[in-house]
Amino acid sequence: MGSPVGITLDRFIKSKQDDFPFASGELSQILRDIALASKIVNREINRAGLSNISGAYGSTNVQGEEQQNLDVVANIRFCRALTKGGEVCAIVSEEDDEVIDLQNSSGKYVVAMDPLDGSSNIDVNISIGTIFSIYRRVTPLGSPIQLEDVMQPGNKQVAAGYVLYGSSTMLVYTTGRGVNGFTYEHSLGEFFLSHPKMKAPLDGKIYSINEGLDSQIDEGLKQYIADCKAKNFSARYIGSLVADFHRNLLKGGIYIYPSTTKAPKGKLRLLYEANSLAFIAEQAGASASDGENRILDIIPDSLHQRTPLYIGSTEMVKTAEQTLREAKVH
Ligand code: P6P
Repeated sequence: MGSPVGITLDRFIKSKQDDFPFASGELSQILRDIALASKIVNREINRAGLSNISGAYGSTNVQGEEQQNLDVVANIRFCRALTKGGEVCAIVSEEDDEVIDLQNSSGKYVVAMDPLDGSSNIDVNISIGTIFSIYRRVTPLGSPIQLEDVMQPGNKQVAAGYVLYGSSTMLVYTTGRGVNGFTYEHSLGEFFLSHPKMKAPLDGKIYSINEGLDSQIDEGLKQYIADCKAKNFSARYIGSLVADFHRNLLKGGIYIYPSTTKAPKGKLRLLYEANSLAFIAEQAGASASDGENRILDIIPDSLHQRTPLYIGSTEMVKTAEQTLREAKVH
């Protein structure tokens, strides 16, 4: 029996807690911490528009506070919420070169996150997102955080999710038992289940790629894009990964950020962009690879390493991979 649409995120998390007897509420606490921080970030984003207008002639916002980049603000909010929640001992964040040790010595979990992806889109009022992955630490509780705690392959994730700050604010996450989406009701300050058991269409007719990269990509990818055009697929590229991913997940489609001559490993980060969305994609019946290898099986060798990303409807990812392979042979 599925959960009724409209159940709050809190009630939903509690109802699913029995799925994780070993987690005894720890994972639930982390998800609540992330949801709380996302509500605060959501409010800051909405205010930013206003403060940017008034702050356009100075670096302070309407409250007269020092204007900080929203991705810095978001990073602080998520780190603070996870520190207070007590269940997370370390965070890998796009905003920090080094691992953030939260000093929660009893924290059994590690979070990898991009607090605010696509923040350059804020000034032009385009949707942006938070992306996160949750792992269990592998070294003994209370011992110093080791790189092996934070550089785990995506197939070790215990949970992953994203927040999309769009025309409505949504939190979408998985704990390995399917994907569920929640929509934020501002007037009540609550997320409500709006997209239970999300399943991506197996195939699609939307491709998302920055075609400005055409001169820098492999012949095989050029061929795949040409094939999409020949099939009259729609090109949709928002320039905001979470927004493009979310649309493709719901409607079917593929998002590609490829290897290029200038950036052979592409632009997106493995630990807190590709892995998180790949876990969600696979839980929703979609797929994610680097054009050849399953994203979730990539063994990380550095915190902020990049990876090419082909993610979305399984049939489209498979076709893209096959086109790349065939081009290599000829
Ligand atoms: P480009 C935003 O900076 C981001 O990380 C993703 O959200 C987005 O899909 C991509 O980069 C856009 O990159 O090179 O096409 O502008």
